[in-house]
Amino acid sequence: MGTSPISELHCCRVLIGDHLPSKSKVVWEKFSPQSKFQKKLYHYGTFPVGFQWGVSTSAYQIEGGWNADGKGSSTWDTFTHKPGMIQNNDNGDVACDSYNKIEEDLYMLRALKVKTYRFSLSWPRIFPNGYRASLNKKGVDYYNRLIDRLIRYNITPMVTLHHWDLPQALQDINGWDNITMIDIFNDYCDFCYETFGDRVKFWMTFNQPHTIAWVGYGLGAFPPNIKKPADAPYRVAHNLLKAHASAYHTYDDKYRKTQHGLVSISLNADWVEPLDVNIPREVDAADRALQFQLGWFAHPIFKNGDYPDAMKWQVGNKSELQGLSESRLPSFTEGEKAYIQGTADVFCINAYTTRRVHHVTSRLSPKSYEFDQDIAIKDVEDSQETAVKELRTAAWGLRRLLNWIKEEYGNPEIYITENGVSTNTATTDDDTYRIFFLKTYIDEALKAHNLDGVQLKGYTAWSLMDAFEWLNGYSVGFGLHHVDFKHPDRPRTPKRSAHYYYDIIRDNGFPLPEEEKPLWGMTTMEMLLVIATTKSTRMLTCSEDSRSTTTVSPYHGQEFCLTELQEKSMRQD
Ligand code: GBH
Repeated sequence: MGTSPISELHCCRVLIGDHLPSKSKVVWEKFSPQSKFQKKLYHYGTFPVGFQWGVSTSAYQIEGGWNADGKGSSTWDTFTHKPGMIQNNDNGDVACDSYNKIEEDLYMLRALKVKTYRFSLSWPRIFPNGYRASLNKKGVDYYNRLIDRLIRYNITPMVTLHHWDLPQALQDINGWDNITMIDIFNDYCDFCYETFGDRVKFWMTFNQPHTIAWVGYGLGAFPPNIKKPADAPYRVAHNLLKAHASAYHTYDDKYRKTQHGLVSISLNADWVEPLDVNIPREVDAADRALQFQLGWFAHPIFKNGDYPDAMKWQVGNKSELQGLSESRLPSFTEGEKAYIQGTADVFCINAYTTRRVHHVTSRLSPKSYEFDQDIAIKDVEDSQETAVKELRTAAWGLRRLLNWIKEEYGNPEIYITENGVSTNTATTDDDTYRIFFLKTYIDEALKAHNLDGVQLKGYTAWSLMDAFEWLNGYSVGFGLHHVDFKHPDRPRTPKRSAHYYYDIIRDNGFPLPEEEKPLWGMTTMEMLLVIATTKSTRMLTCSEDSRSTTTVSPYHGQEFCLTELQEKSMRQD
């Protein structure tokens, strides 16, 4: 194999940068050595006035009305209508029937007293074949009604322009693997700004481009179910980044001056712990994992218009070793870099889980985005299983992820646009695990804000209600409200977590209780530990549910827990 020109273009130059200590690595240095006990210290405090509490949904998952009033088919309609694709052959034909239930949805939002509602627009409901010429006025009316009602009740709409339900007609021309999609998407966004932008001031272009590129075009688990892990995800991501940037500039050029809103993109990231924080190679591996997932999109947008050095280096090198004449990771021209850099007004993050990563030297064949990373991923020990296997919970990971974003991207304003947990749909209203989840995850977000200086501006819980959960159909639910999918009216019922989230919103976090804790009923060890904590921190209790005295906790293995009785007595004081 001769010397490939890509080694110079992509690799050698960036090698130097890549091996400089990255600032964001301080996050592992600072947090990875934390003891179990430190991770579980409970922090009391509140978010600033004006903190944006909200809930989130997406069009395909809740709307139903899949072919109502002239709506076009989306790739998810096509996919779910094929037998054997989704658990129980469920589909989103009716879902929560939100297309016909604006008032019911509003009732829940008002009862929760949320400040924001994040939902997505169904592109094929507005443009049935993806293009403006196919405009469906009834689809536009639906969103106008929804937005007007939200504004009327002082709920800020946060609108995702595209949450995976691509018009099938656009998939028929190869979807995101076709560069003409950049202009087609831009025109759709332009129409949405023009039509709804007098009232919508918070836009997200895409929900989780990583999922579109990797799960859609690499793994092939989601539509369009293309399994080309070697290069399609890279090409698709390249187009998605350009499409995003283009939509951002359109807002800038035509609407920002009059509409005064902001535009961003919701990126997803799993927090990553290194195998051993004391081994630089392992910290590098953890950093690579984050760069390949979050940095793939965040680095071009929030840093320099280009992919992370670690990605350029890895994919460039592997491609060369695989005998390719150029890297499977496409490159941007200087002009494109300048066009992409800085195209988000705030940082929007969807966060669910934490994993542990260690360094491996992956095989060269088959070629894959997955093997390009030279990492192996496993569960982190200190996490809990949930109804969705790959989304184990580990609240402490959220604080670290927020800190990493702060360090890596220069302390941007951050909105958590999705965070939540699933329960089996057999669990209707008694969702103590979700209460525990909210209590601990939001507390970690609070620590990031109050103790670490992360500029967190809002928290949007996933999700307002149980909904069509993609490959899992209706077998699991992330909702604060239960939906009876067997009932033709799709009745919504608040779960206990809805009440709990209401309290958090009302209190703006977790205000310090009236007095410091009495020591009644504690063992000497527990007493010492309480004394050792600062005034504003307390031990996190074993009880998942601060209201419940009946539920057995699936949250095992703490070294230091209070019994429910102790917790109760502490509260009563
Ligand atoms: C979120 O993604 C979505 O934005 C939201 O719509 C969804 O309801 C929520 O998750 C809960 O599922 O099965 O191997 O194909 C979170 C990140 C990315 C996690 C896709 C699940 C599927 C991987 N998700 N991933 S696979």
